[in-house]
Amino acid sequence: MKRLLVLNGPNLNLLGKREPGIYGHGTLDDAVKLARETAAEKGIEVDEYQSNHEGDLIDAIQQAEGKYEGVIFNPAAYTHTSIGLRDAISAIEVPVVEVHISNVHQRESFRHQSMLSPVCQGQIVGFGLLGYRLAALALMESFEGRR
Ligand code: CA2
Repeated sequence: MKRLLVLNGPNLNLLGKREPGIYGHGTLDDAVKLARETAAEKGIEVDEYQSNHEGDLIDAIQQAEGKYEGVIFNPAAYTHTSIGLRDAISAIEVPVVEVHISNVHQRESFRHQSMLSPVCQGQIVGFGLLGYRLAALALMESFEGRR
């Protein structure tokens, strides 16, 4: 059975509870549900993990090797700062798709740079929670292409 991991970084546990003007009213469970329902259409299972701690996210990336066919990753604020996460993504063969709910390019300039996008398969930005569904579709299309 193929599996995907939906991995979320700091403060995303607050989705739907604070700042609805930027991130909408949907919760993190809603985001995971979108990815899970999309993957289920192809018989693929989805696990999820959220952490506010950089090292825990690095551990989750390292442990994805051999267990998951792909990772849907919203690294949140660590997107813009974390060389540790970049090195972890570089060290695994599993494709990682970077997702951002908001359009980071319309926001503060410090959000315009991603440390991670050069080592990710691709980046999906600005489509709200739909980005999690789009990332699942993108990963599944890429498995089919590899077959
Ligand atoms: O747009 C995204 O998905 C972000 O990854 C969200 C991060 C931000 O640092 C990135 O630049 C873009 C912030 C996640 C914090 O989420 C909250 C949700 C509700 C209330 C407060 C924070």
